[in-house]
Amino acid sequence: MKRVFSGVQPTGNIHLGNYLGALKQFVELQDDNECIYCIVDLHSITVPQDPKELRSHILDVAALYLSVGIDPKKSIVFVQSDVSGHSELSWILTCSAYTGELSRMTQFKDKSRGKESAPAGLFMYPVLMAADILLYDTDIVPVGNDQKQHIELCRDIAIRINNKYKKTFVVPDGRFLKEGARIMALDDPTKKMSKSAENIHSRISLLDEDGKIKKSIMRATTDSDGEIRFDPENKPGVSNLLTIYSVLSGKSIDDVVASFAGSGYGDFKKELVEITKEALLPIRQNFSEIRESDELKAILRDGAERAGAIAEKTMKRVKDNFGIGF
Ligand code: AQP
Repeated sequence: MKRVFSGVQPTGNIHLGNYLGALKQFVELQDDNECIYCIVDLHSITVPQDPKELRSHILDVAALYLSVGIDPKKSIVFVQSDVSGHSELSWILTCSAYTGELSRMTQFKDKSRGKESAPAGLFMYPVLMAADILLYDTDIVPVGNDQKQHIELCRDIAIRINNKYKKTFVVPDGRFLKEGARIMALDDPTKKMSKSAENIHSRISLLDEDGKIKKSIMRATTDSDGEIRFDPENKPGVSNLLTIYSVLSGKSIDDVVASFAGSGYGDFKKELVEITKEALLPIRQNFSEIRESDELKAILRDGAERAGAIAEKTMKRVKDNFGIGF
């Protein structure tokens, strides 16, 4: 069995991009692997958060994990800050990471652009992510395309440390889907769909009501050419909608394009609204019950204990190999 690790930040409600790029993989992988899924709250405080809202979002994301089909009997589900090994290992890795490589990370550049000064945590984010992964001797990391650079850095740090000290870490592989790995914003298909974008119609959150789903899709940016064709370079808006349609319906993009030959964007969008409503309804229905149940916190406590036991073993090995602690 391979060990799988991944996480989502509790920075808002999970959207279709998070779901199609990452969470769908989480669910698929849990039958044949040992999966550990984390709510990465320490990552979320790299940008300002309202403490009350953050607490609530942590439980929302946990409930959404379970609502989409992550089964706590099969997978470990827990909150990052409940296992101290993440922060501890992060410092140790920091000492083997270079400022040059960190300053090349595009996510850091994007999130700090235009600011006179950025929080050091934003700069160190990829090292904490490497610690999350390496702490569990992870083989596979299912993520969206936007995390490719961070996974590469994690691998580089692990290899560097393995070469310098005794073999300490398993070198993980990223797992990226062919379709869905990068869902674009509905209002601007040159940007990725994001939880923190100001325009709520740039994304579809998994908890959006039918009316909101319809509004966001019907006003999604397309182009003036009128033909339904998959061409991400020249027709990014339509191609993004085709990808969403394909992944949610289980049909290939070619089949979707063929079935809309001669139709206009309006008809295509109306169909996509129906497909999306159908896909999200069961998630929304599961969510209300799970979010209110006392069991949710018990699942997170149990998950933290199980994750903590694995982390403790890794930290002992790391400290031994580095010659620190007593
Ligand atoms: N647009 C996307 N398409 C496909 N996958 C995506 N992911 C994020 N956006 C897309 C994947 O979802 C997982 C969880 O992401 P995250 O919450 O840890 O952080 P993020 O990548 O920064 O996501 P957001 O939604 O853009 O959040 P904010 O706005 O808070 O920064 C990851 O596997 C990610 O690749």
